[in-house]
Amino acid sequence: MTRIVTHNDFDGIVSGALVSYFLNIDTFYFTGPRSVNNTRFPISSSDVVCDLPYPLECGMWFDHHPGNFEELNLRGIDPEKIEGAFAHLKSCARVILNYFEKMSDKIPSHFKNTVDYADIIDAFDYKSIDEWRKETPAKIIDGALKSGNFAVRNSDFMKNVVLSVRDHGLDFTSEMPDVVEKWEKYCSREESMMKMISNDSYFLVEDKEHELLIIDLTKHNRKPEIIKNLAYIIFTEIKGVLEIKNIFSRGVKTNNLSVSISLNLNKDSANYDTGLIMRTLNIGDGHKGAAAGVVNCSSKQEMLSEKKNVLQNIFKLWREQNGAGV
Ligand SMILES: [Mn+2]
Repeated sequence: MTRIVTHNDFDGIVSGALVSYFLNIDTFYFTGPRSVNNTRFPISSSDVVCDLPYPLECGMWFDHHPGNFEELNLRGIDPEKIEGAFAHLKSCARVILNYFEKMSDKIPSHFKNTVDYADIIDAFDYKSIDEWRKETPAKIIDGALKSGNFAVRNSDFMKNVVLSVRDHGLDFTSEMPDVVEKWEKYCSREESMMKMISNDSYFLVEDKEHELLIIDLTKHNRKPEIIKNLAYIIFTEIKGVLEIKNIFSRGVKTNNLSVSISLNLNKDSANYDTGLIMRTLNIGDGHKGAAAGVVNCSSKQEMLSEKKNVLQNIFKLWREQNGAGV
């Protein structure tokens, strides 16, 4: 195995650091799930692929996304025949650590803490909004990774971060000048995201209690990027946030819509299951606390009417989950 192909997010970075240590590889390629599915770059039997869909072929595959695992079935691939490991855990880093732990006698002491944070960040497993907002070394690195565009994401910067996480852990890595600089850039991007959230959000007329905030980004002709959970800082009383936006393909706005929902960690949301909503409407999947789906439309007109429909259908199910009936 000569190269690690890994997701360009925090879990992907930690996954890359672990594989790099255990298999002694220090060539990396960072990418997102869509470019693997679209086979935008070659992946071969000498690659270890982490936290991404299974490609046409590869040497080893590590992942934790159930959707990617189901995809194997549909493609008629026998998971038993794939080298590596799959488990439905909070992070891919956890899958990798579990796999190599069994066959390795010396594991760097900082790996445990690093993978604990990968679990929290990747599964959005915070106990409260305050805990999510806390500036931990992991959060600083995570923010730094999100600060650039995709072109920047495949750079020496990414490689330096992986190697530093591998050799020194999160505390040291979060103090690297490059990381600090990008983290600051990320913080100012968050400011503009908050503005966009305020400008582009509303409640459905039927949502009299203002439970589910709708962030509607469909008017934007350039790909809008927000972190919808920032809405909980502005609208502290809402129970959930729904983000709806057009899908962009190579920078071009399409008529297809992506919908995602999350629940407010600060509110009692035991009754709600956002993944169930997506599955019931047959548009996507997810966990109780966060889920996403896609609605494909063939024209702008269809997109606008489907948007209305899907928002109403989601809210109807949402209300039913809270026992409000029809
Ligand atoms: Mn992951």
